[in-house]
Amino acid sequence: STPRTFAAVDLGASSGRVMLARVGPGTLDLSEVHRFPNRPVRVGGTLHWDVLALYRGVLDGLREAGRAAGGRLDGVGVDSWAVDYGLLDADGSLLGNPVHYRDARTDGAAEKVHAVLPAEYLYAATGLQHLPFNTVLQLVAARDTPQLAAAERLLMIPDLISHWLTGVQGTEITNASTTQLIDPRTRDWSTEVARRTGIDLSLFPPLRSPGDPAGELLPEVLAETGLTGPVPVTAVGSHDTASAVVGVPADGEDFAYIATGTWSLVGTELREPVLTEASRRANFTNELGVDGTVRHLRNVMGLWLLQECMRTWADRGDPQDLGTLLAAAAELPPLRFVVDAGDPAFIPPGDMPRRIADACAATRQPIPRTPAEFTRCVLDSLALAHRETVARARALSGKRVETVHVVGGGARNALLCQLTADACGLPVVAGPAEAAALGNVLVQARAAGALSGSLADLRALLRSTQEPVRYTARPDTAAWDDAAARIGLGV
Ligand code: LFR
Repeated sequence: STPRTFAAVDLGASSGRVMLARVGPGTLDLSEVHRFPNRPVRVGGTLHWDVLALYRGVLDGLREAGRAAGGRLDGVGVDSWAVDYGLLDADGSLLGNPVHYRDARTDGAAEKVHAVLPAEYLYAATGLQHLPFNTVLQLVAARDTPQLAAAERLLMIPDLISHWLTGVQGTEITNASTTQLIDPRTRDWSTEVARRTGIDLSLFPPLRSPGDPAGELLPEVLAETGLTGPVPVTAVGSHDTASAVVGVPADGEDFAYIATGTWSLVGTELREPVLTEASRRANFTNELGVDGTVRHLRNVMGLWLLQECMRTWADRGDPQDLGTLLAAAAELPPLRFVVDAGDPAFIPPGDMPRRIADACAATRQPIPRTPAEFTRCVLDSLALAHRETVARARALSGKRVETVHVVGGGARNALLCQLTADACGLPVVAGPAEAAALGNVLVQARAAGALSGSLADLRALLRSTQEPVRYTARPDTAAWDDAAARIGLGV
């Protein structure tokens, strides 16, 4: 059969992109047709997403995709970051710009929730790690606001974009699992958590799963993009991390993954959630994956640490070039300064070099001074957190791990990949960098009948078409143990 053509919309915290793929048995070509910045806006003291600018980027990208594909597409799928949402009124109009998960409005919300639902109970019911911005906490923070009172509908970000494209509403399950309102055993709403936190579940349209139909592009969208209809839209793993895990080119089951970008999402793929007290204490999450899988993982701060340093330097009139910084960092001595890349103090936007320097001082380490030293500190710290988290993932789930797959933007960062291999003492297979977009199109293509089979079959196609880079560990266990001890980490 001739390959078919699918577009993946993949929205990340710092940029959005529309990718075009030709897919069929033995074929998987992906190219970027449009990339646009995602720049949050602070207004009235609140940090927002500029969601209409993102939607314009999506339309521009679909127009480019159509141009590259001769005006026709066999499907579209949308994924984005998790936890955030837009509210619609009774007429379907958007009530305000969605609030950014890094906004401070959730300060203190966890205490309110834990007063009615102990953390142990919440974990047993939802399996979700505590992150200060889980959707439940955002909704509790928004309680009694006129906006929430006026809302008839809540759509998670990818479901909102998909709704604007098709007129159809649904709640895709992998992303819904990050709300902290889903029971990972039943893969359905936890009515008890909703009741006790006062959240009205009828705000959410019905659940749908990756592979389910999600409508067709509306006539107005066809007119805007120059595409010829009908163009079906398919629900994919709409949480970008769920799609990225589909895009891991693993051979067999004995692997851990690190989905790197703004965050590093570090964990394993399981058949059943791990809801033990040990898993809760280690703050591991059980997010839902494609084909009935569970993503047992923990959020590590990720390249946000470096992105936010670079933004700080640029704002001070000292812009840095990433390639130059990484080359300089590679020449510096290892592990002179490390910080805990799990520390929530690094979540908000703001002066990141200051916070890193403070953390080094508080642990009686030398303080990085130059941008290259800060870069080295961030990469060593991320590798150290990757090591700790992979080790914990193995211990908590009993899963065998022989390979660590690094996918996402950080797979292009050779120093980070090598340090991760060294720290973990395991081989790292790096790439694809566009794992989320690939996972998105693979699920669409299978739903459309252009491919068939299990996740393992989809991954076999990835292995035969994408070229990963392999890194061999240069283990120096004592050096990593020592660095971990300096900041109170250790398994
Ligand atoms: C990665 C990601 C993480 C989620 C964070 C916030 O892009 O989706 O999985 O914890 O963003 O939504």
